[in-house]
Amino acid sequence: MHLLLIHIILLFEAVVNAAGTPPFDHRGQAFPNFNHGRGSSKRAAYSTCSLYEPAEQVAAPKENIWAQISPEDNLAVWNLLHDSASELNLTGPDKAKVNDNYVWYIDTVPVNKSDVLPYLDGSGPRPNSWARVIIFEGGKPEPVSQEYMIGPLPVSSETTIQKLDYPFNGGTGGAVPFNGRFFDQKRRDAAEPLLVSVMSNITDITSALLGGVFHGYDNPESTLVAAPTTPTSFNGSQAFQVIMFRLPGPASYLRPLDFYVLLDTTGTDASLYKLKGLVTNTQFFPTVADLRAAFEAGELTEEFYQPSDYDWALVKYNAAMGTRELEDRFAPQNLEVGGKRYKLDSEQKYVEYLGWSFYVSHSQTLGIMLYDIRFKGERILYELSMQEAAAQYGGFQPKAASTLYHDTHFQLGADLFPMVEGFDCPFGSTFWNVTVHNGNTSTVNPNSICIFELDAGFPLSRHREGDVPNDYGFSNLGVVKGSLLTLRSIATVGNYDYLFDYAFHVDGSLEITVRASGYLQSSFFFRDQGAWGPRIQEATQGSLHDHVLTWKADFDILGTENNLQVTEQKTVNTTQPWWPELGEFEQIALETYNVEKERALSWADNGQLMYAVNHASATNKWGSPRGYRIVPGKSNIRLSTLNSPFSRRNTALSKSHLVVTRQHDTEPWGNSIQNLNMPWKPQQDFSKFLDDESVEGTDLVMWLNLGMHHFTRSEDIPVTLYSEAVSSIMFAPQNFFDQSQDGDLKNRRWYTTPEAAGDHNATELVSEAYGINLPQCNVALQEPTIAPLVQL
Ligand SMILES: [Cu+2]
Repeated sequence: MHLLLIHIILLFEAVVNAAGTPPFDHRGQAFPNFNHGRGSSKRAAYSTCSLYEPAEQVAAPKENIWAQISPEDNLAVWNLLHDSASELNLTGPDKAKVNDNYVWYIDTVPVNKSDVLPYLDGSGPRPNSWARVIIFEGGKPEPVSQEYMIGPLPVSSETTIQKLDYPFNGGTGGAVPFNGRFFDQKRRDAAEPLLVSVMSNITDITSALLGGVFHGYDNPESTLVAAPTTPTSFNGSQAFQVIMFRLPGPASYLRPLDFYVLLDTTGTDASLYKLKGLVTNTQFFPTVADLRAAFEAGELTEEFYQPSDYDWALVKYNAAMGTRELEDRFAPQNLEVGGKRYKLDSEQKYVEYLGWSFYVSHSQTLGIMLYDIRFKGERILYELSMQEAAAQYGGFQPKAASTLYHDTHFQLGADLFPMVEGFDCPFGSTFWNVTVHNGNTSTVNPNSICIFELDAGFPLSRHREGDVPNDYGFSNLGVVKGSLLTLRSIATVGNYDYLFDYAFHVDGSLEITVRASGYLQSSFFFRDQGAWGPRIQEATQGSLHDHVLTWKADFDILGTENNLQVTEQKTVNTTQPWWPELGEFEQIALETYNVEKERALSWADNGQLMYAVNHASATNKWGSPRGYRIVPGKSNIRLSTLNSPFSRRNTALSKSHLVVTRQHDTEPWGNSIQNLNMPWKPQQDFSKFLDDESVEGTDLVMWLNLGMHHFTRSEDIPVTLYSEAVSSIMFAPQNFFDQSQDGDLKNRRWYTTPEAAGDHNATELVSEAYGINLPQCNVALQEPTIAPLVQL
């Protein structure tokens, strides 16, 4: 390990005895004396900042009962399932074929909220932990993929294996037909011989058109990459593959080719799989013979060719772009030079920060989940978790036209990997690991969650009172530091790097931000296909697509008796007796009501609508219901297509701006990870959550969509930029308190002029710093290190 030590002297002077310390000189010149330079002799007197010191530990009030199952439980569950006594007739994953029974997936069953609340808020028993297992049962007469729940854990004589059906409302419980199940490696292996037989017979054609050949996914003679897409069925009665070809290499997603093979892969008997057709030159050829005839007639040509190099597509310094003046200096940093201001229970994954407290959980499926979020001891949310990251593409090419992704289907939560200190997260951040189960083994992905406090980059609040004729132009001036605690993770799901931030602001507001970087899924460029995105490289079109990410926000404002209040700002015509000359005139006014029943909702044109979750009866000192407002941020959108065959009913949760439902233990998830390949007959149909139940004065859940209509651009090369590909939403107190929650913060300044202070003889400005010392220390930053994954 090599350390790059960068020493920076912090040029701030301690202001300890604030009232007597004049930051302005007696002539009233507004030059703070802490700007004076320091000689090197004084520099040696400073000690080193405590940037890397761990946060103080605190004991979580309760055990984190939302935590995922342990590696020991994972292994014990695996062994239990594979014991012949289980009668599941499982084949080991190394030997299994599509028509065998084998375990695909082990995660954790969410604990029932109805069991958790008595434990959390009283002396109820600790809820049991259960494993969630998905078994591919290809060996059954009617092959299915079936969900199971195994518990209670740890495994004992009490432990049972039961079908996990209750969270799924599609009609078949936890079962999904073989054709609609995840298209895993074994299904790919089963379909590969057909694909190879097609492609090996047209190597002369692919060489001429694409500059490469395909002899198999792992065949060293292949010079093309085959890239299947999803969904691979409509309703489970059929299965298909749409396979696009690309040039190989690290940036394959940006180097698409004009060639597609469509296969019918219905059923477990691979001998029945068929070629559906081939596409190139925007023509469809039902058979290889049709393709060959067109090729030999000279009808197939390519106007563009992918360049063979891919250096342009890597996220590294591009010397050809030159340099920028002064950019060789070290960039500004957010550093916790005063010491960490948050406390942790790293064992229980519990966080406290300036009034906030919450528990952190991680699931294989959903990534980071937060529970029991409180501010100043009062519960705001029971659960806050991302439920789905959907993406749907458009284009006049087989893959772009059909692609729908649900990233939970691809186990987004298993794709959290180490982050780079100082670049992904500030120097000195707290890093937590996540554990990912895979079969009977588990892997620790180190440093895959980071926690840090940031300078908000703006003051939380301030006011300069009075344009008065004195040396300062004010009678008093107050300003409060803006700070926030962020919990960050990055999920690299295939081509994309989603960055998830939960930010806890010191005023009691909470913000979710999601950003996207990484490679676009692009298409081959045709001059006449501008309707689906611009040309962004020699032979590459940036494919138009939507990202829609859904959050479950189970608000519990001071408990479960909540209302969703709508406040519409309307223009009304009024007459007022003191304006007789106006007659009727237009102005703004509020109309307020509570949503009565479960329903999908929209953001209003011009932002003239506010949603707030309130306690049903608790009011603040001024008589208003105590609540939190849902403040739209950047890009609160929904899926554009509402009736696409590829996202018809399996993506229902992505099709509204926001939805309110009543909380049920049987509705823990907004989507099913097995929905992706069942667009017409999903395992779970979110729209069925809306069954006319009352949401007044009851436990309600908000489902909120963030996302981006990705208007692709040449600046998506080499990768999409986090600066612009961003979406956010905020929850902010709305009459929750009697006043703003900044009065109790001492990181502020308060200045009064002598006249205002009542001292007519004094000449010095009076300043107040509330005893907050400015640190005097050297900063010694350490070059980040990337820890390897640990196989348990
Ligand atoms: Cu995108």
